[in-house]
Amino acid sequence: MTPITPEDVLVVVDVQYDFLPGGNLAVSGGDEIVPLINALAKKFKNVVFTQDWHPADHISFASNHPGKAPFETVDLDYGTQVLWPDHCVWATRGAELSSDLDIPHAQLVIRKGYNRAIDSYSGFQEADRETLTGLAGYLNERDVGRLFIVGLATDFCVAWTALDGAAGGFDVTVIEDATRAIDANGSLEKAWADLAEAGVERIMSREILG
Ligand code: VGL
Ligand code: ZN
Repeated sequence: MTPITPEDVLVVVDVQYDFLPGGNLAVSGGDEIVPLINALAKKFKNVVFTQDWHPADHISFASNHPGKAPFETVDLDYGTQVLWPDHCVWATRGAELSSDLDIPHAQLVIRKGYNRAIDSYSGFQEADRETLTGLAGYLNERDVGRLFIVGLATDFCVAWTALDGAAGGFDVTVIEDATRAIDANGSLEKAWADLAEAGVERIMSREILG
């Protein structure tokens, strides 16, 4: 892989307490990637965070669909929605970025999923495939290089962010060992297949850290 340049961007997806062990939607091993992300971030001048940020009555919460349990699905206007345990409710501790992240030079936090009726796994656009977060505008205006994606969870917010980045014309790479997956009903295998199909590259952190 060509070395990281000052134009390249590290996108750190949803490293929030609710996705870490002890959180409401804990991703197994999620805490293991934090030191790796800190080390990677030292190689990047540009770092962007995403932050899952839901109102308490969010449509993606099983608790807002009587008779439904987490990990079941419902059909919404924009397609099939997986239902989740309540997570990343705005202004709760579960929604906070981990304080073990040591990336003081990060420049932007993109919040997503704040519209009650639309989920948003992707840092670029909401699940209606219409409502943009502004991330592509920010990146394009700053004329950045490649996007390197890390964080949680591989098969949801990392994958969707990477896919939308590629669809938006960015050169996108997922750093596999700096992600961890939820892996519900084959979602991880499907995510890697979709990413490969979209031309998203897949590397290990040692290719950057040496
Ligand atoms: C995520 C499920 C629901 C994620 C966010 O960050 O991957 N997954 N909300
Ligand atoms: Zn969410």
